[in-house]
Amino acid sequence: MSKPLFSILLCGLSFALTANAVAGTEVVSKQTKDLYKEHCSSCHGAERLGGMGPALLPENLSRLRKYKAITVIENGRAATQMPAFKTVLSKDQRTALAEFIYTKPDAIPRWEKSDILASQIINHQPGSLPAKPKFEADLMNLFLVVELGDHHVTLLNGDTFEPIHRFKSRFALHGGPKYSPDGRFVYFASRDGWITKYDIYNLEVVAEVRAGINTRNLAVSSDGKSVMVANYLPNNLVLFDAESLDLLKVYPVKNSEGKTSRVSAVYNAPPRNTFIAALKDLKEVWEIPYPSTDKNQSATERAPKVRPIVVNDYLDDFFFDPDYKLLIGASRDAAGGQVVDLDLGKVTSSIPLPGMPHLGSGITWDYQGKQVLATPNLKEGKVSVIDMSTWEVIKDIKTEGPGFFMRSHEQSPYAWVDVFFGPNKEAVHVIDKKTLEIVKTLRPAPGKTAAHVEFTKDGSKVLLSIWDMDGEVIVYDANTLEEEKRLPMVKPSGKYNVWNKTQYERGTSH
Ligand code: DHE
Repeated sequence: MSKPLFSILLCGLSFALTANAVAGTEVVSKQTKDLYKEHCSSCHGAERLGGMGPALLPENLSRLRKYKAITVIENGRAATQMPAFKTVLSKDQRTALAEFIYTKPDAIPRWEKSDILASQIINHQPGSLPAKPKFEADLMNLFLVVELGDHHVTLLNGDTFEPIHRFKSRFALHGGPKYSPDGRFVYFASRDGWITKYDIYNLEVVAEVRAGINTRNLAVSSDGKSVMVANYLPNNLVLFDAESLDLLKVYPVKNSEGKTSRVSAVYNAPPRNTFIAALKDLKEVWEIPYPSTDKNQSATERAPKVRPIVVNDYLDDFFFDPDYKLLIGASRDAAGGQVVDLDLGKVTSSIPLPGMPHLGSGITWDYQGKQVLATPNLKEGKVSVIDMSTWEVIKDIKTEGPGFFMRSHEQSPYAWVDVFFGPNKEAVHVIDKKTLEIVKTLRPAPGKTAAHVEFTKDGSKVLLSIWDMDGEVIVYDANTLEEEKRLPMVKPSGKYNVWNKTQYERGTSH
């Protein structure tokens, strides 16, 4: 049995990846390594550096007590793809695997400035490709559909719903791709750290860079000049020039005592001209202004300093009010959320939300003269609707199971929410935004997960994914809720409309 690092982690110490720690002194049996290889490596990576699942290294597990890790291996983890191994592995095997993930790896994973610089690939110099699209379509009503099943992306005409082009992506894209403000370019992040800049007009990858080993997501500034990447591994944020993905700065994420943290996610905050990141292992939010655009300055001179804001709890999941004055966030383990006033730099309210709200999927609309926030919950079958002036829950709309994604559009009377988990994963509810009642429940592909919708630019049609290798994107009339078309796709996950994303439409993810 390996020597546990549990006590070290309890003391609040963690290992920066770039520190000169001695690697892999613990002895792990061949059987345990074989078990890991057989049951865990396809998602968490052969070296535990992450893949579809997160990295499993001591520095990334500081919030997970070992006994809880054993429970996760036993029962799976809510709101993730982690399955239960209760009937597959014995108690001793589950315990041995939990011990293993808290041991230091044989070689300490590093991804430093020099690695980032060396990984950069420039296929086309800025300005070398024509500024005219190779196809005819409303450029503001295009969709990108991420097909997780075979790691491809389809560019879809949002008027005719004909595919324009299908191209290979990096392995396991996660989170929404982010468009440049004019909609010509799009930036993707893969779970294993690759950032891809794609020219939609020319249907070409123009530049790529590997920002980290295990990446969360990315944000593009409103001036289109910079890209910020949030990482789990290393514990940092990485800032790039948006043109060729030249590295501007690595921000190691640590507090004044040197404790490091993964980054839960980073978002662009348009009216503030800043990037805002929430941290997973430190009770802080970081605000970072856009970098200077003066290319005569050195990369370090161009990159601004961080404004840390102390909050009451970790923020695993969060989103913003439409003015970007408030951040509304929650920890996965807490019974409620917190509201952070970004101008005042402090927590000003709390929200009673015991069902593990998936605030990252939250949307807002006007209801009876006030603004409400609606969020699915990952542990309970309900959508919570919250008054954004009092932060009281106005209504819990009962659903057929915990949902993951929620969407609407300014022009639509409806909000759509899926039932991502449990026996009713084939169901999608349509909620009337005026009455807060479910008006229709669709089951377009019995037995298969139906999830994640996106509206067209004018809000007249809705696209829904059937998450299956033999999957589809289904087009509905957004008002009659009648089905209009089915497009075969390979496990389509998210769909992203250029107009809705670049205009920060209230019903769409940002
Ligand atoms: Fe996601 C978005 C975090 C699991 C599919 N997911 C996001 C974002 C975050 C996040 C922070 C916003 C990023 C952005 O758009 O900039 N996701 C997490 C988790 O912490 C969680 C629960 C565990 C994990 O494995 O990381 C998780 N997510 C999943 C999945 O298992 C899903 C269903 C399949 C997959 O791709 O791995 C999944 N997440 C998505 C999708 C989006 C997303 C499709 C974009 C939604 C959008 O409309 O913008």
